[in-house]
Amino acid sequence: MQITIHNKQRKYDSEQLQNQVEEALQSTFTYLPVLEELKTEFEIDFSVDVSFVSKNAIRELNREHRGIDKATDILSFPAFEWNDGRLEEDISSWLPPVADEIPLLSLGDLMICLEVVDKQAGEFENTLEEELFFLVVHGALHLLGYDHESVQDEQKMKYLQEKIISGDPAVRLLPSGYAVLAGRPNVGKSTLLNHLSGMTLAITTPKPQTTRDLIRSVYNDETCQIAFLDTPGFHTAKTSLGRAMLKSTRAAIRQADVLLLMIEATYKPLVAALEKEILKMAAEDETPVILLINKSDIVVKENILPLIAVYSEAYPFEAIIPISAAKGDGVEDMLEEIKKHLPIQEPLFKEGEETNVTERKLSEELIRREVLLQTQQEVPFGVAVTIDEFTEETEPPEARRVYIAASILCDKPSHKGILLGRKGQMIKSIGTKARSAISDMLEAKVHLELYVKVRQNWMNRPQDLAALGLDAKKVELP
Ligand SMILES: Nc1nc2c(ncn2[C@@H]2O[C@H](COP(=O)(O)OP(=O)(O)O)[C@@H](O)[C@H]2O)c(=O)[nH]1
Ligand SMILES: [Mg+2]
Repeated sequence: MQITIHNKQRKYDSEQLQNQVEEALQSTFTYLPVLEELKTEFEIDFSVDVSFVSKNAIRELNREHRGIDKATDILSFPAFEWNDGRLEEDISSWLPPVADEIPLLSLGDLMICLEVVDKQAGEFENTLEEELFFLVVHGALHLLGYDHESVQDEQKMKYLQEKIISGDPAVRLLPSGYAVLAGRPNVGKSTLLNHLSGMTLAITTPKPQTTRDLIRSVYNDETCQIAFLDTPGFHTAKTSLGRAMLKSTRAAIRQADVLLLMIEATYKPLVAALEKEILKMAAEDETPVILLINKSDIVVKENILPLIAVYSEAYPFEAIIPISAAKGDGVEDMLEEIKKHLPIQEPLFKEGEETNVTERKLSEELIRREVLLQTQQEVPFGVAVTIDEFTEETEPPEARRVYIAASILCDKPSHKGILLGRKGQMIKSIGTKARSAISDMLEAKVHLELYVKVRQNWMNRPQDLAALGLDAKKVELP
């Protein structure tokens, strides 16, 4: 960063104050990672020009550019179009076609009237240096498109100023926020979430309505933090459970920073009512939407084109990306695109907070997965699993050992018979497979005991749903 200070006044000893200006600019620009990223991407460096001007001069500038015939403390003149710390124009056209040395791009000018700054310092009981530091940070933020036109904008700017001035080096601001996966049941939302986390956080099956609540998987790299949220598929709800699932899905969609609408490459080329409904919510909230066309591995590329055509006609997507959640194709492109639309803020989650799924919860889900896979018709959808005991041998030998007792709740007495099977064959088979999956997940020796219980109509009973953590009275994002 090249900072040039022009002294055009004679009342104050400017040498002394120059360091203050430089330090304030450096603090601001190192706090916000965007300039570093642009520097690396375009192999450039930035400059800023700061002028100390007289009271008359700043009054003149203020009148000319803002229509206010009054002296003021500082004026910022950004060279580029920015919005909240995000560059809104293509700077490549400003770069020389061939460069011997690293090109220098000006971010703009700051005009400062020390006389006014000094007077204000007195009013706020600050030293001139403190007041100058504060104002330069404020002006530098203006150069990057921050403003205080709305109340929210003003709060954001204030917050940034405080952070920069307090010199808190622990937090870096990054594109960071919620990317919510929405779409019909069975399109592959959970598969994508698992791919991103590198492990099973959400169970997946070929059956719809496998996912029942909101599942978080946080993706972190040097440049961003994306909190992916898996949602229960958008469907028509017939029970209280169904309505709760829908409510949490809607809440997640409405609070998304970026919405990922997922469809399948095998769909007919038309935008159906359900996708329209999701897009309507996004449009109302002005949430950026990326269309993910999943399972691109099972269709011929040309077949996706008509789908892309009708969707791009129907909605102004930020991007349309064919992916394969199962194979990981297109996932890098998706990450890059999401990053562009996240707010620049303090990362929402710390290390160790990557997911809201506990080992206990996942054990439940792995048992339910076996029920979904091994039973037919309405049985699997009326099943819930509770873990009644989850204990670990406190002094493990070499290997970890976990004892789990769980109940499979079913909706009807006839379902209990099916779940037990002839001579208990079904429950045995579910137990064997689930135990093996839980054992892999926990990297432990697992002893699993399963019980089948009838809890008629539990899907419509508020107490039962609350006990299972599946009610949605008040939905907060995990
Ligand atoms: N061929 C293929 N199958 C996939 C892909 N993604 C998901 N699936 C399968 O689609 C089914 C539903 O996936 P799931 O993630 O449970 O869907 P969700 O209901 O949207 O969460 C599962 O059988 C997955 O294995 C993909 O990219 N390619
Ligand atoms: Mg799912």
